[in-house]
This record gives sequence, structure tokens and C-alpha cells, in this order.
Amino acid sequence: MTFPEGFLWGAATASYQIEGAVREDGRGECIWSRFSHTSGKVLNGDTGDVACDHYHLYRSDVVLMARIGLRAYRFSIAWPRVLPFGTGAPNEVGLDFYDRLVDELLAVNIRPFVTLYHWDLPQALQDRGGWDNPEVVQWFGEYTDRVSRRLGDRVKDWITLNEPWVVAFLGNWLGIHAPGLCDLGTAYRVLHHQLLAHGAAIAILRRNVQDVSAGITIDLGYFEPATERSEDVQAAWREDGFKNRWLLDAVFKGHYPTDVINWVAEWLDGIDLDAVAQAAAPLDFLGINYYTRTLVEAASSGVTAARPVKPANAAFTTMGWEVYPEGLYQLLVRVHREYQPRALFVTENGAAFADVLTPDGKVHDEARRDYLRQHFDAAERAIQAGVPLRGYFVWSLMDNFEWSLGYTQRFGIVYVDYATQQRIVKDSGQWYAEVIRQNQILA
Ligand code: IFM
Repeated sequence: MTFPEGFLWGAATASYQIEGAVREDGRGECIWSRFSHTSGKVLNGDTGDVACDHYHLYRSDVVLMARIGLRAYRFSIAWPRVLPFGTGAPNEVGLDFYDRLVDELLAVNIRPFVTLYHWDLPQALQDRGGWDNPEVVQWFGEYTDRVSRRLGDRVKDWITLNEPWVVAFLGNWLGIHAPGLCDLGTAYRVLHHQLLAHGAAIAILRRNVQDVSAGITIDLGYFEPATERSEDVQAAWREDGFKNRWLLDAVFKGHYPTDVINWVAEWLDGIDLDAVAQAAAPLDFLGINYYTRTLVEAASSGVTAARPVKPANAAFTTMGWEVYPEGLYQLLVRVHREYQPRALFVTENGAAFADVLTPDGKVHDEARRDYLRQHFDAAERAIQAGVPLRGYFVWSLMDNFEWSLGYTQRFGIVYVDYATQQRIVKDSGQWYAEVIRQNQILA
């Protein structure tokens, strides 16, 4: 169970989920500040105002990462820290923060992976339509240009977008994420514009960053039919088209899948589908976020005419997600076979459990350790099968703001006591440190 030499073991976070300091040093308001301060949108009225206070504690957080032995750290830039109103005059003080963070990381040999967009769109842009406004391609380009010109001499690994599907559908169709809209046509336009913005950003990164390695992170679902009945098999395929192929085909083939276009046509009005060819700029890598599988059966209504079925005898995380490592193996092998990305990273994988800080001052999170062990094993099998998997980022470095679920879900390998901001490396984190040190999966 030894991993290839140089395999990049890492951990991931995102700006709004950990930074806090939302009104400091000229940062502008983002859609998640607005959404979380709107009554009833986030569990317990939680917000990212303080979160893990990483904006102030980043130095000691990097020390912690070095103690764990991380080889790479994936974090995102808060667009409104850099451009408080989304476009126009940059906020140099905001950029300085990321500048210092990058320097701290490099000083301890941790390779920074920067995600440009992990959901904190400037509210000023949302007020102009946000991702639904075609001008967003230009806005995102301007932002990408600013950040990459500032950090590109030291940061070589860039991810344009995190989980564009979630941004589009949870934020604009289901309304459970910012900006909280409920319209499927809007969701499709938002997704389309993100893909165009991604393509444009790749070109900018190539221009600004010498020796760049640029990619995108897509959350892939693993869908299996609940039975062998052909209607369930077709339902699972539709879910796959809705969630996976729509993005993978766009990014790797420059077009949307025809079968899906046919049954979502009524929501695609006004979208120039051919323009998605611009999203297929060659990539250096694809980032995959994987958490669970969904068992599917046919239904008589709903966009995909399918519904999830709860598997029997399965283990679940506190998110209600089934623990299903085989899905990671299957997805890695399939993406490699069908889309041939130059390289792959697992840019997120991890689990939320009800962690308890025990009187011995520790967090004994065997369930998370088991979850990670099984998923590392799936990754290793994929590498053996020829998949060019180059690294693995555990979600998450530390417990943080889990969007509409607030602080109720703990995903970290580091426990955060939100009252004191004390960090405690969980047992899973100690174990991960040893996995990294030995570059192999340990019992
Ligand atoms: O916390 C999120 C992250 O921001 C995006 N991917 C899924 C994680 C767990 O829900």
C-alpha cells in the first residue's frame, strides 16, 4: 500500500468557511455574508463572521499543517477581500494576506494550491446579477488576473472554480445556498457562465504564471441503480448526466451531452450552448471532490425522473451520506478512461462525525480514520489500475462553517473549539501524519 514517490498528501479549506474577519481590512460583503445574516437561512443563525478566525491565526495554522506533515495545502481566495466591489480598484491589504500566507507555507515546504472561487462572490456583483450576468466572465477574468499577477511567482497550482454544479443548483434552483434563488433556468445560465469564466481564466493563468499547473474542481456523484430494472438503470444514467456528464463533457469535450440537453431543453432558453466550446481549454489536471454514492430509482416526476433510495445496512456520516469508498475507485477509473485528464487530484474527500473532546484532551475519531483509510485504499487501487492520480486533499484541515448547516458538522482532522479558537489534532489527524510520513496506508 505504498504510494508513488512525491504523492501530494494535503488538506483543503475554503475562505468563507475558515477566515472570519469579514469586515476587516477593507473586505467587501459577499453573498454568503448576506445569506447567513438573513433569518432562517443557516442553522442556528450561524455565520462566517468569525469562523475559525484563520485570518488572524494563519501563522499558527501553518505551523500545525507542518506538524502534521502536509505536503500541500488547498485554500481559496476571498474575491471580496481582493476586489471589495468585485471589479475596479483592488484592495492591496486583502491581497497582502494571501501573500503572507503563501510565504508562510513555502517557508515550511508546503505547496500552495489556490482555488480562485469557492463560493464567496462579492455581493456587489450579485446585485448586478452575479453569475447570471454574462459580464461575469469579464469580472472573473479581471479578478483572476489580479490574483495570479500577485501570487503567480510563487503559486504554481491553480484551481479556477470549486464545484460549479453546487454553486448553480444549490444556490439558484434549490435556494439552500447563497444567493438563495429558486429557478432552474437561472441555475443553468449560472452554470454556463461559470464554465465560460473557467475557460477564460485558464488562458489568463497561462499568460500570467510561468510553469503553471491549472485545473478545475468538480464534485462528482457516484450513482447506482437501486435494482437491475431497466427503468432504474436509466434513472441512474440520467442522474449521472445531470450531475457529472454535463460538466465533464463541457470541460473535456467542449459540448453538453445531447441526451441531457433533450430533457432539460425547456430550461436552456437563451443559452448559446455552442459557446461552451470555450470551456474546453486544455487542463493540466482535474480535481475531483468525492464523498458518497447515491442509489437511484425511477420516479414519475422531477427533472431527472429519479429519486434517491436509502441503502440498507450501510454506514452514514452525520451529513446523512453513505460511506462508500468503492465509488471513488469507480469514478477515478471511469474519468481516466473516458476523459483522459493529464492528471487527477482528489481535491476533497472526508467525513463529518459527531466528534467529542474527551477529558484526556483528545478527539478519538475512529470513524473518520476508517473512512479515510478506506478511501485512500480506493485511491491506491485506482493508481494501480493506471489512473494518474497525483495527490489527495482531505476535507478538511479543520472543523469549519458548513454552509447552511452552520457549525453543526465537523469535517476536520483538527478539532476547533469555537469558544476559544483552540485547535486540537484529532486521532485521525495524528494517523494521517503517520500515513504521510510513511507514504503508505496504515492499519
Ligand atoms: O464543506 C464543503 C466544501 O465547501 C465543498 N465540498 C463539500 C464540503 C462538505 O460539504
